[in-house]
Amino acid sequence: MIDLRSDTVTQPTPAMRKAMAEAVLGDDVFGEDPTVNRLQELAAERLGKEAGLLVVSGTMGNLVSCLTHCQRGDEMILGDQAHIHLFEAGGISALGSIHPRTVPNLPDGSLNPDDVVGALRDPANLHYPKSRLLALENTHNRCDGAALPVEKMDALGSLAHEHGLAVHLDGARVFNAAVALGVPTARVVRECDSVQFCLSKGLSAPVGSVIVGSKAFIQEARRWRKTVGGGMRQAGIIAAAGIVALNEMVDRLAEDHANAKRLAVGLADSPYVDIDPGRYHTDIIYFALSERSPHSAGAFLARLKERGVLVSQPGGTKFRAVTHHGISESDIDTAVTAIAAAAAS
Ligand code: TLP
Repeated sequence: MIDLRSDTVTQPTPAMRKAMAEAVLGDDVFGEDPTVNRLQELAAERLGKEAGLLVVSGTMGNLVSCLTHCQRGDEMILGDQAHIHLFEAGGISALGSIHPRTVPNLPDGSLNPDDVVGALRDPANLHYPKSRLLALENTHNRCDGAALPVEKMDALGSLAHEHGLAVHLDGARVFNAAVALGVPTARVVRECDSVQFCLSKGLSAPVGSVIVGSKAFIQEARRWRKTVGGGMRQAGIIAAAGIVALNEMVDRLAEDHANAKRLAVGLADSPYVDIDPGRYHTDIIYFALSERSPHSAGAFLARLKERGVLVSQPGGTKFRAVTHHGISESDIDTAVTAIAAAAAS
């Protein structure tokens, strides 16, 4: 199968498996796992923050970060297409009693600064929750995998700070953003008080995300991680793969971006597929069946699977394909032919 459902399907590399087998371990709830500590320091350094914290998943990284920033009943402003809002089982409300205030995501994944200002609450008015946090997402999964440019990150970050809000970045794919923008990752997140990024997506590690922020923030986040059951013991076995991910798997993300572009350009040649290849610059593309295609979404997916290719349908009428380690240029050419054939009459 050529599995383009997500970059989460990546397998650990041989170097990761070796590092996991040989990892020196300790009890991380005591802060004594040297491999976890090394990963956390490396992550903090790469993102230009003081400290890091290994968590189980991106969902846990976002939840623990929001719990750390907000008190019960506080409000956080985020895009209406944010992964935190749409796909994290309502954790911020269910477990954090955090009130979500959505503003429309612009097509490039960013937010209109006027909408953010318009969403701020008057702190003197007791009818309102307190505006506490702005959450951004980069790259933006639902907005075509867009990499938000540094200028927009800076502008939104400083706007939030001017109004006394903290800034959290759902940076599940922040290394994809940095590679696509051609700038150091630390530069992308300069205005962010906290960032969570995933080791287990394009970076190919089997498990884990890291939260980074100030020392004080991470100390408090460590307590919230414990609260949600995320205190792990000999977690160095996971962290070992994460270290390889950060050292060996970041620069190659450019290959995934080139493959996604190749896929988008290839699909644009089919009269049965609707796609604007100019929109895609990272590892995620979206496409739809054109009016000429006689197939329902379900029939298309089944026909495509018979041809050995998997894509996802994350909601609505669009399909998503994500490139990743293990998908070659020739897999992309096979996928283009298969998608065009499955969509055709
Ligand atoms: N995204 C997954 C699915 O949940 C949709 C995917 O296949 O893209 N933030 C962003 C921007 C994400 O895309 C994801 C996962 C997460 C957070 C959550 O990460 P995990 O799956 O590790 O909890």
